[in-house]
Amino acid sequence: MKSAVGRKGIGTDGAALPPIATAIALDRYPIFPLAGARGRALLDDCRRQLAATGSCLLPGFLTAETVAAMAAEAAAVAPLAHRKPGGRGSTAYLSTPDESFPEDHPRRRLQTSSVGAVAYDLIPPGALIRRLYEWDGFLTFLAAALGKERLYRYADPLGALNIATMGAGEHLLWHFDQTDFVVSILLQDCERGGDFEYVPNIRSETAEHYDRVWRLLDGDRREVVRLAMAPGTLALFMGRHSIHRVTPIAGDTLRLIALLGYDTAPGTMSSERLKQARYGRTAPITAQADDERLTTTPER
Ligand SMILES: O=C(O)CCC(=O)C(=O)O
Ligand SMILES: [Fe+2]
Repeated sequence: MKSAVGRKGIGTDGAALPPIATAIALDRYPIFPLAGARGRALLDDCRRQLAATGSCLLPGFLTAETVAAMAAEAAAVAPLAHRKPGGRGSTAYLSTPDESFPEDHPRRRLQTSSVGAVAYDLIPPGALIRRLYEWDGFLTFLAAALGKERLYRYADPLGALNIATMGAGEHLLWHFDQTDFVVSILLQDCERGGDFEYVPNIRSETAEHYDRVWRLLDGDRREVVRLAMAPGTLALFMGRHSIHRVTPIAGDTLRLIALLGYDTAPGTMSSERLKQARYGRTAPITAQADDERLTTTPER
């Protein structure tokens, strides 16, 4: 049966919807058109969640049919993911150890991590997740939900939209993000593990609270909260002040999550160093290289 996802639909006000809007459970989350009492109630809920916990979860944001289609599309490109070589690891601050701090201090403590990243240019233009990312209606909703005047998609040809893929034994270190917020949609969960854990607002703009971070890295779980992410959940997460990680994955099923890059200013690009580490290259794949890729068997 041909999928109905992305076909033309009719909005609640009778107006024609852009096809990609039908990927969203609009009866539950009226993001388009984002008007009236129900739209306002949704935005209020998002902002209340963000203020209370630094995160906002909208479970069942995508229809079940969309989740299945997006997961299949993500699984198809997952073998193209790049994995940063292991090395010594990184600190929770995503920097090299600062030797001016005492031994074992969070600023010096190295942790390992392993995750594959499928860059934006490897996600086909027709893929549903890409069509959702590139839809202005979704962008407008996210800006309103986050309480921002305007949002822009990243200008980064590799980093704008990523599929992060994690298989058995892989995990993501405890870390603080270097951006104010992350927008993600889990597309496929693993069998066991792969949980998103965090400590809400463990630090602030003015206080690092190294003692609390130190205790956490020592294994004290008293402040740890688990985000209940299921496939199809839209998650907004303010990761600059809330340390977080993904616990080790177990079982044969990949954990696949879409990471959608937005900023309040236009033109955002990641550094050459970050691109090289995350994608193993700094330039997008050209049409010519694309042809070669199609005739080359990926190694993973
Ligand atoms: O995979 C996740 O759920 C979290 C990813 C994350 O924390 C990050 O990319 O900074
Ligand atoms: Fe993060």
